[in-house]
Amino acid sequence: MLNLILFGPPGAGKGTQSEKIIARYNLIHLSTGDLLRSEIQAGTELGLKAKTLMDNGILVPDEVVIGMIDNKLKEHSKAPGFIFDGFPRTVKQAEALDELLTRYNESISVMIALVVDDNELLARLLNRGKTSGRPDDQNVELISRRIQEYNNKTKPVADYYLEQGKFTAIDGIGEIEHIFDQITQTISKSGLL
Ligand code: B4P
Repeated sequence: MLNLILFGPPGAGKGTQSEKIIARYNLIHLSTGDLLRSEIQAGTELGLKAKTLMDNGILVPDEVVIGMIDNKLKEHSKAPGFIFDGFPRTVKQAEALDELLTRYNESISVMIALVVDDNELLARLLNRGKTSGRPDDQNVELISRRIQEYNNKTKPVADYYLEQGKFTAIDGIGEIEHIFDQITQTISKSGLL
């Protein structure tokens, strides 16, 4: 199984590249951002709680996202592999993911991090905000808070996988196709497929 984590700050292009990776490798896409937005749309209790946090650029509690991932792994137990997009976002989530995968005799194959500077992130998210309708893409202050959450709580997750020898960083600025080429080269070089 190829179990890939796509990592990076908000707006780094995780969602964008995930779509292309899925099309190429036939993996199941697990985006906690998308899963949470579906809960909001469905008006569930979980969605209502998550909405206030997400609209303010704050991470949702670990237990909530870990539970969602657990359900999805069960649902797709015969999948050829997974792409984790926007998860894990804290070290606690990373530890929980390792535990969950161990239950299926599986593990993370590789973490690919998209490296993008803060000015570019801000420009991309404000631009997406013009059409996405996402409250968290609407203003500089909110986007800065999301970047701050990333720096405080999510960045250390890279070290967790670095210590396991599973971390690779890629320049996330430039043509989408070129970035995708770098990702596919990383996957083939590592002998994962
Ligand atoms: P997410 O939905 O995960 O989204 P994201 O960080 O905003 O974006 P992504 O990196 O996927 O960017 P995209 O490709 O779309 O998170 C939203 C919120 O959900 C979080 O703030 C948090 O509250 C909550 N949440 C989610 N997961 C959680 C977890 N595990 N734990 C706790 N809370 C959680 O790209 C952005 C824009 O850039 C697009 O407009 C795209 O077109 C453009 N773009 C992409 N690549 C480009 C390139 N190479 N050049 C120019 N533009 C590019």
